[in-house]
Amino acid sequence: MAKAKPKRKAAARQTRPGQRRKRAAPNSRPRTTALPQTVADKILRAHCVSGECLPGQPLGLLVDQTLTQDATGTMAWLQFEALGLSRVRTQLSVSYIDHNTLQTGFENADDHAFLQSTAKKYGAVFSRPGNGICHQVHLERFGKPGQTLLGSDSHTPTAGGLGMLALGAGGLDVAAAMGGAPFFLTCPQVVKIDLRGRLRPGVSAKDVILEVLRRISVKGGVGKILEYAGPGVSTLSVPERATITNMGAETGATTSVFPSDHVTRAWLTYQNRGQDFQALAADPKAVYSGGEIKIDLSALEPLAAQPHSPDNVAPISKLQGLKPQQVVIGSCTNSSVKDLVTVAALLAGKRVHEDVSLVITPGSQQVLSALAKNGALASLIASGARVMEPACGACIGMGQAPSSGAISLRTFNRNFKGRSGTADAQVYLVSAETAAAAALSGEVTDPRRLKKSKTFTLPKRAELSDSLLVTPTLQDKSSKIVRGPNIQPLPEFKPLPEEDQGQVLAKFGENITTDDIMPAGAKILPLRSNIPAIAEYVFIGVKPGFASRAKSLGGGFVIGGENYGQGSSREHAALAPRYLGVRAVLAKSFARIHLANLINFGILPLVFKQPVDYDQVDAGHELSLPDLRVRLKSGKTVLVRNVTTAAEWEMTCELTERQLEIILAGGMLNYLKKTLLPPR
Ligand code: MIC
Ligand code: SF4
Repeated sequence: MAKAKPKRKAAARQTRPGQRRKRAAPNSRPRTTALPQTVADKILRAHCVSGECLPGQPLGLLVDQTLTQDATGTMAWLQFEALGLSRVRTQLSVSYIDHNTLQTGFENADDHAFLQSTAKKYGAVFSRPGNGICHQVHLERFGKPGQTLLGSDSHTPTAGGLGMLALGAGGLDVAAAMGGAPFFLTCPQVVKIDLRGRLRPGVSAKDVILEVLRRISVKGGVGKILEYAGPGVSTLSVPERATITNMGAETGATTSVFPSDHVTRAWLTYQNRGQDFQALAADPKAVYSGGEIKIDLSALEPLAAQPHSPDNVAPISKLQGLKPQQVVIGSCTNSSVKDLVTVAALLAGKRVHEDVSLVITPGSQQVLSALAKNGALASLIASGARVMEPACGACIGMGQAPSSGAISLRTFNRNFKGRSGTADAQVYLVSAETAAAAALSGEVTDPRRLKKSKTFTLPKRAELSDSLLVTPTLQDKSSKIVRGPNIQPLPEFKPLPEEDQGQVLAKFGENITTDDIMPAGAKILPLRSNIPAIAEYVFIGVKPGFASRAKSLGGGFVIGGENYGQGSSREHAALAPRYLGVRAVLAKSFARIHLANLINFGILPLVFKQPVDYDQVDAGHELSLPDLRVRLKSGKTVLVRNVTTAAEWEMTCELTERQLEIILAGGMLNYLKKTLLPPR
C-alpha cells in the first residue's frame, strides 16, 4: 500500500490547548472510508483530530477523560501547573490517590495535600486515599463506552472492558491532554481476539489473559490494539472483561477493548449510570489489520505466570505441589466484588493454611462495602485473611514484601524480579480462584477441585456512598496549592546540543523494565515528587552505583536490548536518568510508553540497525554523536562513533515532525512553553 503523506503542519496547528474539535459519534460512518469497522476504528475515527487512522501513521486523538494517580500524578500536576492554564479542559479529569498510601513519613501525605489542592484549583475530581485503585474506581464511577481516556498509568486500558478506548501515557502527555491538547500516537493495527464457548467453573478471566500472554508474549501486542469479539464476549461480565483489558498492558499492546453491549448496560445500570450507556460493536465484516487469534473459553484451564515475567505461562497442573508462603489477592487486575465474593465462597467455613499468609486488598471502597454488607468480609476474616485498605499496596511493593526466597502467589499483573520488595522472592501470577485454593491447601492446586461452600448474594445496585470522592466546585480563584517539602520544583533541561560525547554508563540485555530503571516500593515511591532524591535510585537493583557514576561523569549513554522500558508508564524512568545527564538510550527496540517518555524528556531513543552494532559497544566505551541537530533535521539517522574502538555505525531515530521539535527543544515542556502557551 502506498504510504499516505503525513499532514505536516496540521499537528502543530491542532495542539493548542483548549482548541477542542467537535467529534463525531463513534457509531457514525466516517466520510473517509466505506469499509466496515472494528470497535477500535470507530472510536479512533470519532476522536481523530490530526493525521490518518491508518496503521503506522501518526495520529492526534481528542481526549475526553484523563486519570492521574499519585505516583505519577504529582509530576503530571506540576507539569500542568507549568502550562499556566486556569482549569482542565477535558470533559472529566480525575486525580486518584492509590499508590502512595503507606505514610511512613511526611512524604506521602505531602503528596496527597498537593494533589487535593491542585484538583480543587484546576477542576478535577479528587479520589481520596482509601477510595480505591484508580482503574477499579474509574470502571465503577466514570468510564463511558465510546469515549477516550488517557491515564498516567499503564493499566489505564482496564476501562476498555467498558468499551472505552483507554490509553496509558507518561504524566507529561496527560498534563498536555488536561490542557486540551490531543494525544499523539502511531495508529495501531487492530487484532481480533475471537472468543468462543464459555469459561468452565474454576477457570476465570485471568486465565484468558494469561493464555493471550502465553501465545503472544510481552512483546506481541506492541503497535496493536487487542479487540475482543465473538460469541464468548457476552458470557463475560464487565469486571471480567476489565481483568483481561487490564493485563493486556503486559503484551505491550497500545490498548485492549471490548464491545459495549447488554452486559455493559447492566454494569452501568448497576452503577446507577444507565444514561452513560452507548452500544458499540464491530461491523459484521470488519477488517482486522493485525490478524486474528481464536480462543475457546471452554477449553481453557487454570494457568500461572511463573517468575519473573508475565508471559512465562504454565498450566497449574504443572506447578502442583509448590508451597507458597504468601498468597495476595487484589490489584487492579483482580479485586472486583465478583473476584472477592468468589474467594469468600471458596474459603467460607474453612481456615487458611497455617504456613500461608493470605492478604486481601479490595479494589475500591465500593467493593469493600459490598463485602461488608453481604457477609463475605466477616467470612474472609474468620478464615484468617489479612484484609487491607483499598489501594495498590503489595502490587507495587508498598508493604507485604514476602520473606527471603519465598514463593508468593499473587492475582496481580506483573511479577518482575524484585517488584514485590524482596529481591529473591518467586512471584507467580494467578487467578483469584487459584489463589484461594493455594491459601487453603498450602500448596498450588487445581482450583477446579475446590467446591464453593457458601453463596454470598451480590447487591442489585452498587453501594454508592462516594464518600471519598471530592467533586470540584466552580472555580475558586483564591484556592492555593499546598506544597510541603516533598514537592520539589520541576528540573529544567537545555535544548539538544549539536554534538554529544560521553561514556556508556551501562549495557543491558532484553526486556529491561521500567521497574529496573526506576524501581518503586516503600522506600523509593514516596520520592516521586522529588527528582533529585529519586534519581539516586536509578538502576539501583540491576546496576548499583549507576547514579553516582553518571553524576561524576556528567552523564552519558545507556545501551539496551529488545523491548527496552516495558511495563509501567512512570516517566521517572526517563526524567530521572535525564536529570543524571543521560542524553541517549541506544536499544534494539523500545516499549511504546517509555519511548514517548524518553522523547518527552529530551532523551534520544536510538535503534540499532543490526545486531552486530549492539555487540560492538560496551559499558565504559566513549561514544561521540556528531552533527546531531543537522542529521536529525535532514533524516532519521544518527551517526555513532565509538571513540574507544574507532568503530562507527548509523542508528535509526524515527521521530514524527512534532517529536523532532520536542527533542530539539530539550523536552516537551520546553516545546509546549515555546509553542503552545496561551497568554497568561
Ligand atoms: C505499576 O503498576 O507499575 C504502576 C506503579 O502502576 C505504574 C505507574 C507508576 O509507576 O507510578 C504503571 O503501571 O504505569
Ligand atoms: Fe496499582 Fe498494581 Fe494496578 Fe499498578 S498494577 S495501578 S501498582 S494495582
